[in-house]
Amino acid sequence: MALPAVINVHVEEPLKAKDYRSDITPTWCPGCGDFGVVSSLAKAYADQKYDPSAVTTVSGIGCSSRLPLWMNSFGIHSCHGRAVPVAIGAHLARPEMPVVVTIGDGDCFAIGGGHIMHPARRNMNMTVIVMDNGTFALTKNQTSPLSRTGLPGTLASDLGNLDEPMNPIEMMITYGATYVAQTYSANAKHMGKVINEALAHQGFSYVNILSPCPTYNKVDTFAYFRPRIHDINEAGEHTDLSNRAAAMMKASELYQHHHSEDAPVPVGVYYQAQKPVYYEKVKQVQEFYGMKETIDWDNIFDRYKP
Ligand SMILES: Cc1ncc(C[n+]2csc(CCOP(=O)(O)OP(=O)(O)O)c2C)c(N)n1
Ligand code: SF4
Ligand SMILES: [Mg+2]
Repeated sequence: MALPAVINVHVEEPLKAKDYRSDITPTWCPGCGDFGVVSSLAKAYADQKYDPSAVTTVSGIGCSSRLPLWMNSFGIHSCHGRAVPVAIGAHLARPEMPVVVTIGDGDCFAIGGGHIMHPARRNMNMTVIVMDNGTFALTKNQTSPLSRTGLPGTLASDLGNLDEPMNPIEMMITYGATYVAQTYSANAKHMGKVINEALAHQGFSYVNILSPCPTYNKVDTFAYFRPRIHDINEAGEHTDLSNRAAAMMKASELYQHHHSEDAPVPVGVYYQAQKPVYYEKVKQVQEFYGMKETIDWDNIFDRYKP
């Protein structure tokens, strides 16, 4: 028994963004930043002309991780912190099918923090989109690795979060991701551009989306971001996108706004480079051992019959 061949990754006739949305009404709180993300993602799937049954949207557990339920695509709502390994499996099984991970900051960098570096360093062809609200929202506001110092949380001290936040942009560049960007969920134009670039990128792409949680995070709000959001590419501050050292320098400024109310909150593309994708190496190994592209499942099951 061979795996069925994928007939269409792309549709011949373009679909509309609404065609990539399911008929399930989102249960997010009114005003949640993630509404903007699901709209932009559906629009980007339409722009990429994905066949809804060929693109796989994988999530973990969290408010943000409900996103695949609101999409009309192949979807996997997996386990907290395990979306990335599930996506790796989906990608390696069907490398021609686009795989998009949509998860929260806690899912990606707390419990899932040991997973994200591996597809990044291998430059696996997939996109990881993190809805960064700076908190564990689904479990009612515990601080996450991306929470700012001092942020109140249900398990934080009376002085708030004691920790320094991790810098996801620096981290993803260090891990080896070949497309790394930050955007803001209330700026549909910028978010749409960045998501489209990430999906079109050959290799591992990472998009950090500042996506406020108005229910729990009363500091990183739309009102806070609106006057501070600053596009580093448009401002001409960061244009040499394949320069890794320059990207790290720029990324190091990410949290300056935590220390000064006047400092901007940067969005933009930090790093973009072309490198061989992992599956090309897998194919070389398959060719070396004379492996067939299809899997003979009956033969494999027969080998393990008692
Ligand atoms: C193995 C496991 N550990 C812990 C939990 C509890 N849990 C569910 S969601 C979550 C955090 C969600 O935070 P984040 O990923 O940032 O998503 P958000 O809800 O903020 O969108 C936690 C700790 C779980 N479901 N499974
Ligand atoms: S708790 Fe926060 S992140 Fe969760 S749905 Fe409500 S606003 Fe969105
Ligand atoms: Mg979160």
